[in-house]
Amino acid sequence: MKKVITYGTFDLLHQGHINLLRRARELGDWLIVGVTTDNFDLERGKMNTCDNVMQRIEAVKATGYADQIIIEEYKGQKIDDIQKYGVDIFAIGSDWEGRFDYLKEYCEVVYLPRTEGISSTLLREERPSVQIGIIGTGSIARRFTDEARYVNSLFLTAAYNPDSAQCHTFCEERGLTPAASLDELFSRCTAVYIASPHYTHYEYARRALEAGRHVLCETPFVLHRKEAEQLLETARRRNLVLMLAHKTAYCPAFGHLVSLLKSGEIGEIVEVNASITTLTDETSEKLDSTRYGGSMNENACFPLLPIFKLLGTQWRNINFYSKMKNGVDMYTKAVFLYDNAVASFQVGLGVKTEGNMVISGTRGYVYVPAPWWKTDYFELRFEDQNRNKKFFYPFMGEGLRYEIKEFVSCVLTEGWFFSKLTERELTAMSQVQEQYLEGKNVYRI
Ligand code: C2G
Repeated sequence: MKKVITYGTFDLLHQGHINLLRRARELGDWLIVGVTTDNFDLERGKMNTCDNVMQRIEAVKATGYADQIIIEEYKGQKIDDIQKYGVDIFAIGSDWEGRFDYLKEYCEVVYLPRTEGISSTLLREERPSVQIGIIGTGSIARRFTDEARYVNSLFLTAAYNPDSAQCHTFCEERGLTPAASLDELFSRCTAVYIASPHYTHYEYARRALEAGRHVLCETPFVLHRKEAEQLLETARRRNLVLMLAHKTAYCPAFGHLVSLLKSGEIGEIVEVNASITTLTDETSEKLDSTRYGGSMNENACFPLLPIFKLLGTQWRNINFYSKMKNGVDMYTKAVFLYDNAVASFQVGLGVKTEGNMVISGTRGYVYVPAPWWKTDYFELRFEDQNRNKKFFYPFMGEGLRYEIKEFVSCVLTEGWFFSKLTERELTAMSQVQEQYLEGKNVYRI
């Protein structure tokens, strides 16, 4: 019996895939089809698939050409499969011509003609999409436009900045339409990305939600609890997505770390400690006391994420220790007391420290090296070192593409309630910021 094997993502299965499968099947008597897992696709840089692995497997099955379906989950698996299943022919589309010649050592390699004029990419472009307008045109907005290219089902349409000269330069560079007012921006989009200075977030988010636009808001969300509650309430009432552009919350490593720890890998969690410091020029807006500058406002939302995810939001008290200069905190250490745990973090714009995270439990601990907030790697460590485990994940580009993808899929599926940051966590972040701004339990050093 002649065995043939082929592989693919088979997203939005189309005639090109069907032709390929038929031709591959005709090469022998038994066709094995390897369908890539979602994670493997992420790892090889394909993060725009629409169908998940189960849907893609079902679609391949429905063609009737596959005698056996397997999943492909790691680089190098093709060699293992060819040997394991006793494969005679490896077949793949001609767009891969030459790229799989290394398999000739193990079996015959056949490049089949690719069907012209149809592709998953074209089909994805025809699907419903989100039109995003950008508010604020600084450096984070630039990074956002770069990263958005990797996510499908969205179009960046226009940008708004009250400084119209800046707005025009940004739009010219990025091929966007400059909007002269917020209303003009709203008329050109179905969702907005807020990338303006902290103190403007609330007002822009409120205006956007009231205009019926979904909102992706840069960190920090808003700095007062009432504001967070009001925005969330409006979003809920109007059935709109309101998401925080918190890149750590959406990156693959962090998500898996939380799930692992929630399933008890290191026992009961007793302490979370994380820090994030960036030495910043004193003239920077980030240190402007009239514009809610300072280390807490700039960076506290990062360590608050693991603390809330792992210990919850029912803390008993928080103490802050701050080194001040020109009316802002250059460095703050915060200590949280919970009923059965403690947490602490250090944030700094004028003091530098190691930017790692350690989560301590009754059976072991987690070490996440700097920069833990955009990690692709962490370790579980135990008393018995033989049990230590290292975990590796993809972290593509600047990492903003993960939050953008999540936002777009929440908007398109009306699935905002599945968002990785809960309403309670968002409100609690603002509550901590507010307590700090009010000076409650803040000690100067
Ligand atoms: N294909 C085709 N005609 C098209 C589109 C795709 O013949 N118009 C073929 C591809 O050449 C490939 C198969 O259909 O052989 C699956 O294509 P994709 O789903 O795009 O998967 P791909 O990224 O090519 O996966 O390990 C994965 C493989 O290396 C290839």
